[in-house]
Amino acid sequence: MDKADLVHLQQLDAAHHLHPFNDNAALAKKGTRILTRGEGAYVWDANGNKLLDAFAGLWCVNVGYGRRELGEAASRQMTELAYYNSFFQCTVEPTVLLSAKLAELTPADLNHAFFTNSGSEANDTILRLVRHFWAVQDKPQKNIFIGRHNGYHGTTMAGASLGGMAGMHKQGGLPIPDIHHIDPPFWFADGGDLSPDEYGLVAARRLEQKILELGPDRVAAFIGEPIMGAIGVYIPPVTYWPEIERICRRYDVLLVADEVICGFGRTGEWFGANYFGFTPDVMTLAKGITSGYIPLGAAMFNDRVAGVLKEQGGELAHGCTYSGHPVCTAVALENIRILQEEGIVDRARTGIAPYLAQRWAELGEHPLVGEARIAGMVGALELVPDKRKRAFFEERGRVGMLCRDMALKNGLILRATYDSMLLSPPLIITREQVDELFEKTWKSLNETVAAL
Ligand code: PXG
Repeated sequence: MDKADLVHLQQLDAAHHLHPFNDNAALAKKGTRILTRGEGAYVWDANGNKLLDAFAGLWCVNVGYGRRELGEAASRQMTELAYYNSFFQCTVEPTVLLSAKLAELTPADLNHAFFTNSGSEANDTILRLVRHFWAVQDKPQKNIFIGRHNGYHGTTMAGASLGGMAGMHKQGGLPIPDIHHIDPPFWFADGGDLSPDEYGLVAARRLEQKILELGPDRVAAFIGEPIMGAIGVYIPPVTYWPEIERICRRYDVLLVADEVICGFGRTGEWFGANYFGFTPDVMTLAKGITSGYIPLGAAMFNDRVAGVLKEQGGELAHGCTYSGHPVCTAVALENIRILQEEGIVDRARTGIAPYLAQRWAELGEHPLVGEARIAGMVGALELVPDKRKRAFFEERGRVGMLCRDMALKNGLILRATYDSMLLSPPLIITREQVDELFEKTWKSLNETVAAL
């Protein structure tokens, strides 16, 4: 793109486009970065810079950029039948096939899919339908959802309420009623002298305390990301999820795994629940379901929940125009075909993830890095003022932002949340690209130290 076209686009953007999660006034002054092309693990911007995308867009481009088959699947479906709904006792072939495919891929008896356009809407769906599930069993008071402080479940009224981001709660009068939060499992900051495994149990038992405080007859469900992504890739100790599961079963509280980031191979397993060895009753899906090529979300329900909704729920007064949009579900099917037939998830687990973990651990040796955490294909570097202590910078976020900008200058996209540098590359990243990632990150860390 020539310079004049780029500047013109930036001016139009500043004048007419409100960006999510941005200070729009500051961005308008600076000028947006405009991306133009992607191939494999790389994207190119309008200035012609080639960037290694260590963040897979926004945790989603699992099969990598530029897969023609996905465009072809969309084009075929658009030509054949661009749209029909699932409302009037109708549906379309790819949507039926995708629901069966998801039933096969997800654990245990999660056999029933409700489709949405996004992860946020899938969580809205879950909030409504789970409350309905209890209400039709004469337990309308069993309507409280428990989430975690700093959890992320989207930006709709329900999604942002289920999430525990204080900054989001400040805008729009959230959380909505009957949503509570417990502290997240983050050993680095919160574990004190406990071993991670001891701490995992302590952190999980916060759920039990909260259920007892509210009353088990009031608590409908617990919702959590298997690994908390947006807040900074908090990977819980292995003891955490089995204990959460035990507590949910004990008090008959439904367990909702928000797999929007963890799903479709991010951890090297198909789902975070597989990675941590627990069985949710309900799952939230989005992002990797289409590798981000087209919007799609889904709420998966197990036989128990779906059975009650079907047998006792009456007409489900819920759904979007585009629930089960044929173009989106056709692309999801093709994306899953690629993941399965090319063995991308298995290859991630056995091939590239161990190498990525090794190189990530080497980055952990850098003087600026207090912890290098990783699970499969998702990780974080915690930047700290004193490598010997598990403590944050006083002014949180400045150093992370600096490091992120250094990385960009070096041709690498790394995301920063406060001073955690986040990693979530396309699953198809090669060994050579992991080496490139290592070198560019190390250089950026050095330059960050020099600039401090
Ligand atoms: N659940 C989880 C666990 C997510 O990570 C959503 C739900 C919502 O999905 P939609 O499709 O409505 O965005 C997400 C989305 C960040 C960031 O800053 C993360 C997400 C979205 C935007 C920014 O890391 N995750």
